[in-house]
Amino acid sequence: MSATGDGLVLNARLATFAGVHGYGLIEHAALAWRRGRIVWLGPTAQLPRDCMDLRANALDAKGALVTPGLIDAHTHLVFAGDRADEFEQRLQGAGYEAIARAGGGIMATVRATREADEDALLAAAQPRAQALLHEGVTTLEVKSGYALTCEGEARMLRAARRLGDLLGIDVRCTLLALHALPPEYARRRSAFVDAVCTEWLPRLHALGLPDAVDAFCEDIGFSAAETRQVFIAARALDLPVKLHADQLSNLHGAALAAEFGALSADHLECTDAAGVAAMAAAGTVAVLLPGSFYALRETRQPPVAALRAAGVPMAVATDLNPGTSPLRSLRLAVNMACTLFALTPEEALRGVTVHAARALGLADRGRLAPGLRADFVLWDAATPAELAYWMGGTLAAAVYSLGMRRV
Ligand code: DI6
Ligand code: FE
Repeated sequence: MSATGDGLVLNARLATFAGVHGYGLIEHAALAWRRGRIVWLGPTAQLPRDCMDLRANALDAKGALVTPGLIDAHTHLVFAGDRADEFEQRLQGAGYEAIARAGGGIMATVRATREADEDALLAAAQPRAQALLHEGVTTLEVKSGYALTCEGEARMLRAARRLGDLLGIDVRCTLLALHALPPEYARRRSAFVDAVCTEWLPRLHALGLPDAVDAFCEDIGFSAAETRQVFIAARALDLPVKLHADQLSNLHGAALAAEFGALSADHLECTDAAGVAAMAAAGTVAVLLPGSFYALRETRQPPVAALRAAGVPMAVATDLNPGTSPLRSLRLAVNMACTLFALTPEEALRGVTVHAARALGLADRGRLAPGLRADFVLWDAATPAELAYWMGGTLAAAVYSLGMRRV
């Protein structure tokens, strides 16, 4: 494997995720890439002449499973501090919403994050991203929303971008300014939303920092009308939108996201039939987040059967955040999506590959095919279902991003 991102893997069991169903398995397969892009894949015996030069340094997978690099399409992994104290409070019966209304919750992390400079944020986030990388994640999304000043949100997004460079993976950045109302805007909600829409968003966009815009559309977050306002501002800048929709309350967030052609609507525990239908019509991906469902001991299920019946693509992500989902394992999220939400292993694995790519608006990854990024993982596992089945432990034997070995 050269430092230029050229290489060849032989004798792999490739799960390509080509096609709309199944794993797209190819047995005894070879995968060739040049300058970070896949150039050929197929049965090893049919390796074309123009790939023969790569044979000298080829890696023999000895039958191991190879999948696309995993994609975590929803995280908040850049933040300072932790909220282990709230975990203890919740175990003693305090509710998440009550803690938030009393000034804890998101605001507790905002106070800690405001104290941290960019280097400190990067240092805090690095082990979290590294944990994901070590289990095969080569693309991850990171949201802002814990600084809640224009400069602070910029600092969070810059730390997220540096994280990608540091680890050699791709980090997609989402502005989540409508996450909580900062104290300096107490009783001036509309002034805050106006500032985000007319000042922060254009300024951060001019700096090239956000790839997308999100909002926390909840009774304890922002209303549908406020969310609509920030979506209109995002659309004016051609920035794609996505939404924390209907997790704790049904504010019809899924339908609102669909109306704006959102890449994804995420959570969806309280989404109704009209929301599902709107998502199906708009092609909006449902991002399921079993980590927060589990951590909050939620009992309302996202409408998986209805999403499936309507043909809404389902992604699965960690929602890695200090409050509702301190989950540093995308594979465990996959396992939980099967056990808690009744996804099949195939659905859950499509949810961290092809459907996760779509949730981020990325057509160049999430599958193995010529022309796509050479992002892939060699596993200590024989079948794809094993990736959903084992809880914890290290299964990724080697992780490649753009054709370069990162783990
Ligand atoms: N994503 C969020 O933004 C909120 N819940 C969720 O699933 C709050 C995260 C937090 O408590 O810090
Ligand atoms: Fe979230």
